[in-house]
Amino acid sequence: MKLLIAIINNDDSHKVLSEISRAGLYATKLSTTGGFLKTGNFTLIMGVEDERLEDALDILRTNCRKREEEIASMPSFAADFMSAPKMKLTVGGATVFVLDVEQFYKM
Ligand code: 2BA
Repeated sequence: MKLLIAIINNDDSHKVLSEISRAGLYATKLSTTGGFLKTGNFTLIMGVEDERLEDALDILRTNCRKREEEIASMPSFAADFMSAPKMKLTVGGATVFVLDVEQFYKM
């Protein structure tokens, strides 16, 4: 069994969770915050049988979009006083960690 930890954009979470349920997979959704942009995102925890790992990854690949975000290239307090140059970042689709699960119980 594998444990997937997937960080995804808020806007993709509804579609991703629907597809996970439709595929008969399980997920827990946590509300999280990106350390860099300090905006909300979602982290999914999924326990997945080895033979379903590709199914789970396909759902993330298909339903999580890469998007461009513009941020001020200087701190927000300074940006209030002058038109700060903007910087473009490519964010997402999904940042995924796959770990081996040693033991798994539902008691
Ligand atoms: P954030 O930390 O808010 O990062 C948002 C985006 O800002 C990142 O998109 C990346 O384009 C940029 N970024 C982040 N840290 C950077 C840095 N040190 N230097 C330059 N640019 C940086 P993604 O890479 O798609 O990440 C989306 C979200 O996934 C992140 O939100 C964070 O919550 C999570 N994440 C990504 N990589 C991670 C990692 N190695 N460990 C833990 N969480 C990670």
